[in-house]
Amino acid sequence: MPELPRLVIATRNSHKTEEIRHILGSRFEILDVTDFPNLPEIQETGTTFLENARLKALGISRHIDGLVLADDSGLEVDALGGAPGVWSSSFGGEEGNHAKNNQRLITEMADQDQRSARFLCTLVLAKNGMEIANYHGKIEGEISRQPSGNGGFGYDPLFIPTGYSQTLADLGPSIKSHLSHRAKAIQSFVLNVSSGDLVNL
Ligand code: ITT
Repeated sequence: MPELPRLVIATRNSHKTEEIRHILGSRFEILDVTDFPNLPEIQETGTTFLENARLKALGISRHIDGLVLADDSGLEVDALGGAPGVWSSSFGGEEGNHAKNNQRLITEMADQDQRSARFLCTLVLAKNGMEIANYHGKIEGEISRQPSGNGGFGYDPLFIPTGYSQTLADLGPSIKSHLSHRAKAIQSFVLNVSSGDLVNL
């Protein structure tokens, strides 16, 4: 069997890596930055998902060969003026603490009847420190009043996709990997790869 092309995900979030692996199936050998010692810590100083995805993709791609894909994503809640947005991973005051993030969201939404929200995902594909392409995906839904479910990560126990009555955490990985913001962005990447638009990858 021919060797699979290698794709390094520029993330330290193992949930993202697992979801991307699940969605891409056996098209690529998927690694992430935790498989490489001595890579720099990338500061996410951008104010948009695209800026931060670029910082991560280019910052990592300068140090390793081959294709690098960065994911910057987050939750936009209409009643909170679009927050937490690009600051989703530190909304509760501590970077990557999903329990604190969810607790703050529950508190801020306690008296809100307007509960619409969306997850957004931007992917940047890079090679040799240069951007090749970017892809976007979103999923609309609403914020539930109570957390529910054990699947997924982050705000999944509080997010009910439009057309469903359960949270993404209740719905589980096989449904999330078809519906999610990340799934849609990855599907655009796959279409782009299989259409031959990305030559000499
Ligand atoms: P890397 O920067 O290392 O990729 P990160 O988790 O810090 O990991 P982001 O800066 O893109 O990634 O922040 C994404 C945050 O948005 C994440 O920590 C969650 O709080 C939220 N989020 C993104 N996608 C999500 C999903 O599919 N389900 C639930 N929450 C999600």
